Amino acid sequence: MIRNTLLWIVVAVALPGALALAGTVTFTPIGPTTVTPGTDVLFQLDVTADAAGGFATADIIIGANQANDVRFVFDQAWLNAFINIISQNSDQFYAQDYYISGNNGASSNSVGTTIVAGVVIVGTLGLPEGTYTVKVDSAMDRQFSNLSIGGVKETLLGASSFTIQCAAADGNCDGKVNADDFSSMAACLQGPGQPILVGCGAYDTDADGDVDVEDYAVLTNQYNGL
Ligand SMILES: [Ca+2]
Ligand SMILES: [Ca+2]
Ligand SMILES: [Ca+2]
Repeated sequence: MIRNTLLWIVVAVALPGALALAGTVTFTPIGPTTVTPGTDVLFQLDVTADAAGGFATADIIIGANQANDVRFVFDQAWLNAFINIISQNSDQFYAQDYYISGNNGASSNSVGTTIVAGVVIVGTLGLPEGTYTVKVDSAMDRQFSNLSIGGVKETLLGASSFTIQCAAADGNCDGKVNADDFSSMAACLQGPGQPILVGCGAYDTDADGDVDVEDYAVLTNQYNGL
């Protein structure tokens, strides 16, 4: 059962007090967005100017307040568009972040220009089952974070999501089917047609409403012993 967990992975934020949405951020998934724990989820990050002027400066922090494994790979388009890029930095709010800083002079890119910033890679090992949001959120603003379009620092918005779903028989959802799951399942075996005990739902591996020897056989087949 997937929980409706909402955990934010903050990718970029804007200075407080901005009145208008002046830029948008688009996350385009690269590959599946429903994965088992341990599988990376990738998004292409595009930034579009939609106010008068163009990109002048950009300071974007990519960090995570829940996931502890967020990586970023710059696209050449972003590297071409800005100078003075600081590829990695650390602020006081995220244990791990990338600080994209650029200054290319006012109106260097026109209205509607979309720049591919790069690829956001989220490592999911250890993340609980649930749905996670990758987003730009001015409410999460920190001191460094802003995008300046036409010389005015305004808000960037954009979001996408991904889902962590445990593999069949991976009852503790650690990305492995191993001895830990065998011992947990032993306490869940009730036999054909018997109600599933509380906390044992992951071991109904054939999804027929019970935990019995048929489910045990599935676990055996899934066993990877890691
Ligand atoms: Ca497991
Ligand atoms: Ca059965
Ligand atoms: Ca079953």
